[in-house]
Amino acid sequence: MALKIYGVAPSRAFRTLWMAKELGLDYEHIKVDFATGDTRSPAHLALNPNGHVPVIDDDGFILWESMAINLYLAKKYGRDGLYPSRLVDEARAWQWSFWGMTEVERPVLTVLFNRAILPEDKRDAAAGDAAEKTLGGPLKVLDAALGHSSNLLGDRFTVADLNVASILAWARPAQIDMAPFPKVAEWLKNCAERPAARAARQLQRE
Ligand SMILES: N[C@@H](CCC(=O)N[C@@H](CS)C(=O)NCC(=O)O)C(=O)O
Repeated sequence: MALKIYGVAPSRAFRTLWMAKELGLDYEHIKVDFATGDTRSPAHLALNPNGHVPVIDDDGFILWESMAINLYLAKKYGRDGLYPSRLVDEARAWQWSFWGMTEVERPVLTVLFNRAILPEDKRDAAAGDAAEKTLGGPLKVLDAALGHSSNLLGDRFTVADLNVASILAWARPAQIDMAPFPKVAEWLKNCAERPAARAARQLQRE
């Protein structure tokens, strides 16, 4: 099989598994688990010296960083407009992907850890609440953007939507209140209900 995806589904590898499902790709799933320390094994460090997942091996081409992987896969294998054809739309897909990583990921993870992941006696409710407040800034930006079109680059679902929605997939288990951001809530629901997103979530339960 030409494409290998490294990383268990309950990790950021979810983003790449969703993309692979969206593209209908045939791939080998190598379930490297961060929880067992396998991400730090010599074999995995040879693929990604950062010791993280996801990583892909696409016929010998090794790539890490979830957003870069998804942009690459969508561009290489994209169909039905998943990867934009116009340069300006491609640039906006990069914009939203970098924005998701720099503006959204840290606060949403901080809320998630302090409300759901850490053992109860290690949770800091105030830190979780403060991070939710911080997240309000980017969510307001996203809500305004989605006031102009049903998806980030227009009416069609693209890699930009998948990348940002896959980061915001943590908002639900983090119990983030989406009521002030109705456009985000609707868009996120539509993204999450896509068959490929459902199939990737199913992998998290296996
Ligand atoms: N910026 C990276 C972050 C990757 C990352 O931190 N992955 C976590 C799992 S969600 C990981 O592999 N942790 C294992 C470790 O650090 O040993 C990306 O988006 O791909």
